[in-house]
Amino acid sequence: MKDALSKYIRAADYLSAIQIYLQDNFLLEEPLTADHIKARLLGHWGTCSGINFTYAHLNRAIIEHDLDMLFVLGPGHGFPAIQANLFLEGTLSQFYPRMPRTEAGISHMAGQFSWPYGFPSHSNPEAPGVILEGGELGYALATAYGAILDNPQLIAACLIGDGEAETGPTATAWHANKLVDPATNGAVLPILHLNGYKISGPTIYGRMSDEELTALFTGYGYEPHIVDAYEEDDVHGRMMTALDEAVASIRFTQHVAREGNLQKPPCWPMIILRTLKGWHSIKELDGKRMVDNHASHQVIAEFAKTKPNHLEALRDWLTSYHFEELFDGEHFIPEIESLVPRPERRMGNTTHARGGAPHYQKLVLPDPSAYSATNTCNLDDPICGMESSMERIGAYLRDMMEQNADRRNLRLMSPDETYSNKIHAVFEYTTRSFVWPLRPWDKDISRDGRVMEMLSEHTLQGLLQGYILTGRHGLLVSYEAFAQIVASMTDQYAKFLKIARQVPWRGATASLNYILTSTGWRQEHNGFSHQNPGFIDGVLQRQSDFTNVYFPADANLAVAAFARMMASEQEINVMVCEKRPLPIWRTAREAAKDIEKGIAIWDFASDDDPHMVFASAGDYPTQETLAAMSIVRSELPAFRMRYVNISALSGGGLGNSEHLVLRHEFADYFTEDKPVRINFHGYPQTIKQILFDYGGDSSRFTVHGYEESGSTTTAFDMMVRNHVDRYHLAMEAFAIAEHARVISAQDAKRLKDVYESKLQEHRDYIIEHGDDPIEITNWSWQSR
Ligand SMILES: Cc1ncc(C[n+]2csc(CCOP(=O)(O)OP(=O)(O)O)c2C)c(N)n1
Ligand SMILES: [Mg+2]
Repeated sequence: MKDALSKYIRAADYLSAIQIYLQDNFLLEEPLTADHIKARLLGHWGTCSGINFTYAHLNRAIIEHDLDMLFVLGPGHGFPAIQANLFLEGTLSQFYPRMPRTEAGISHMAGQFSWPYGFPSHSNPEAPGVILEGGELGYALATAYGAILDNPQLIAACLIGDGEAETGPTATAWHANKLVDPATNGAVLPILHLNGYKISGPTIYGRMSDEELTALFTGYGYEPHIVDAYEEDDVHGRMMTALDEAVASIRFTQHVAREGNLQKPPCWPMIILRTLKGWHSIKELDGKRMVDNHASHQVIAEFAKTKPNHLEALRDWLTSYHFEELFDGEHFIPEIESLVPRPERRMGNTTHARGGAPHYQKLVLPDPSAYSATNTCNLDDPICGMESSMERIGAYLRDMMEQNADRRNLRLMSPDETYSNKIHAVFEYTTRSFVWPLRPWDKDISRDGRVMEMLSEHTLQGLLQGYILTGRHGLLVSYEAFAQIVASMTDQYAKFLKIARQVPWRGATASLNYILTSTGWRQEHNGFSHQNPGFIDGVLQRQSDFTNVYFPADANLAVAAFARMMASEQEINVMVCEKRPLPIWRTAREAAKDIEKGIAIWDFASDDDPHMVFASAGDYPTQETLAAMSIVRSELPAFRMRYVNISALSGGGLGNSEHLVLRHEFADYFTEDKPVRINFHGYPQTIKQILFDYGGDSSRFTVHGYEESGSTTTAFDMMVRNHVDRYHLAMEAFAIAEHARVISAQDAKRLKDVYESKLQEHRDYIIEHGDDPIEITNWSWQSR
């Protein structure tokens, strides 16, 4: 077996290396010359040998123990190794007939690696078995944990770079073990790859002693197995034992838990694998240490095309594998074949990483209209009562969880905010997951809950990505300001999704859904640090047709938007809404229609043939806009206004991505030539850049939004400071009325003075009383 492992690894190392260097003579049938070397050498060799070692050993364990295993690679720059293994196990040729397991296949794979319009240099969605690109390091461990949730038979082997392990997201993801109930979930097998180096220096973990590492990871709740290629004479024997023990330990823990006998927190195995960076390659070049040094991170012998000594070193290195002993041009030797698992067990061929059947199933969705706030109040007017969007969503989510209980395919990720964000109705059905000790007074928490709470947005996002890409559903609910912490992860995910959507063999997956609440407009008590609507910018910048941001102005719109998000596939959706009670403007039926298009003229607030258009996106901005329109109507009954509610923006424009407002439809909402005032939830620039694409005379548009003016103050003052309040908006309407000759300059000036002094009075009032006056907080719309 050890001999077979060595040979498999030799073949994988060779197939990895030639991808980086060769454009011809892939089997070294003639002596290597400069002509055979690619013009640009792009790739990362150093990590590949450790990946190949690990993959070979995992294959051995899969075959021996009949494991259902998924491989999550942290350092995605080791893609040549992934591709080499996919080739060896036959998955690549299965998905890409242009890469048969023959000389022609090898030529295609190697020649197209890091080649324009060929294969990317990093892990990517076009590669079977991949659910993480690993370009931006740090997310592998959390992703692996997400994959095994509610997959009781699955083991996710997760290879983590020692540089990667220095990242914040990896540091926190170790603790995901405390949220995973062995009775109902699968297991992650972390393999910490200590090749000792990152790009240009030693790693922290690489220089820690075995004792320090053991103490650290034991404290984290793991049982570390150290496999040390420096020390061991028999590194294969040691790795085989480590893996066998790890598998036995995982199965034992799961068995005990599944029998209902888990008495203490489970202790999961992990492997700490010390290898030599750039293992089995050029030891020294130009007087510089290569193997076992950071110098082997990227391309070694980088001047092979131009410098004879580099070419010679490369020739010696590649021939040292004696690939001709392992592959005869058509077949790999039987020892190598003996390490290829049966097709369903191959890590590249796992159905878990592919979306669609059999793992992905659409959610059963409750009827949103049953959660309509208007069901419980009985006014003729569409505006009735005050409702919290988040409480309604909590109730809807609770029932959605219950209706999908049998499938166990829906989870809520929450950074310690399920209560704070007012979705705790879910606790009427489920709990938070926690397998470490509980106290009798702990509430809404048990070993097996649908809610993953941990104060790490990074870990939660990683869990969600892993969960969704393995065919399940979920959402992350966050304070609006702190979603920024994972903005870059969202960005990376968007890149993955953009490509994955075009890969024919990748089936449907649920959308990545966020609810951002505790929004900046109502963080007047927490102050400036909590006021940041910027997360949506990155999402909208994607310029793609699969990103949506919803701004429901009331609870009915919020439930309608949420239902659409949870039903959608392969999108990124963000809903921004407040948790405090706000007026209801739309019936359930109107809400469903509004959300379908993402934009609507609200008739109850609109006049025919308007002098101007008011529009808004967001709950507080909408309330202020409608309050401003009330003021203007009471002062100037002859002035005609239209109100347009924007409930969705997408990467492609106004409205949601399915029903974008097209250029020729723009005037249906905003008229051809009338002044438009938009009151926006986020930074004004965010919506301005979308309007730009609709062309026309931009000078008639003015956008107000969050101008980065915040502090600890009152709710209304937050809006005043940023000019989205009713008084500022009303004053703008007076100026427009004057311009439209509805009122005289004198009257316009008088009205402006009245509302300027109202602003001053408000300021004096809050400084004296510490809160907004009742006429502001208790304002309600009066139907005309
Ligand atoms: C978050 C992040 N920061 C920086 C980089 C740039 N980078 C690419 S590879 C690398 C070193 C990775 O070292 P390690 O995780 O030990 O990987 P390996 O040694 O296995 O190549 C760095 C810093 C990155 N890809 N992601
Ligand atoms: Mg490293």
